[in-house]
Amino acid sequence: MKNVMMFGMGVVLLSSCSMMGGGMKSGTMSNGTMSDGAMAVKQGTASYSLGRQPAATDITPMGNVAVAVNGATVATNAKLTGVAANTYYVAHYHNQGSTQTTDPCSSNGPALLDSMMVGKSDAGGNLTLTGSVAKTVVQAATYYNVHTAKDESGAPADAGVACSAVKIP
Ligand SMILES: [Cu+2]
Repeated sequence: MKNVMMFGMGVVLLSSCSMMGGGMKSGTMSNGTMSDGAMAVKQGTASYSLGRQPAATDITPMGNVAVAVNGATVATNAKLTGVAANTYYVAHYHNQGSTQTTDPCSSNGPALLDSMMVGKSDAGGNLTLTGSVAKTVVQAATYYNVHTAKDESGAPADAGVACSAVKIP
């Protein structure tokens, strides 16, 4: 019977967390460790504008990348317009490179290949890239870079057509 009650409390706590507070009254919170545990799940979101990169010679990519941390996982959703039609693109998070620059996108840093996201643009040059990766893989990343891809394998065909400095929230 005790286990059933504990489970019920957990569900209440989780749903309340996802609504960012509100409605939590003290009476049901006598077990402090459970509430602490539920609230300790780190969450954060950030959104960045993607800037055109030198490899975008005959396209004008625009868009943004949304980054959402939920516990140990980072979910990424990038939306772009102005890319080539019906073309594969690939994006990665990158760590900071050694090239001295104020713009991480120009630092020539290593791609974090586990964060690879591949997508194909539509006939109108719209592109969505989504992915989910362990936070440990990308937590030190300083930029998010979208490359033209050679094919659906996601092998990059250029140094990048759209990029933004990022900080994992
Ligand atoms: Cu890359």
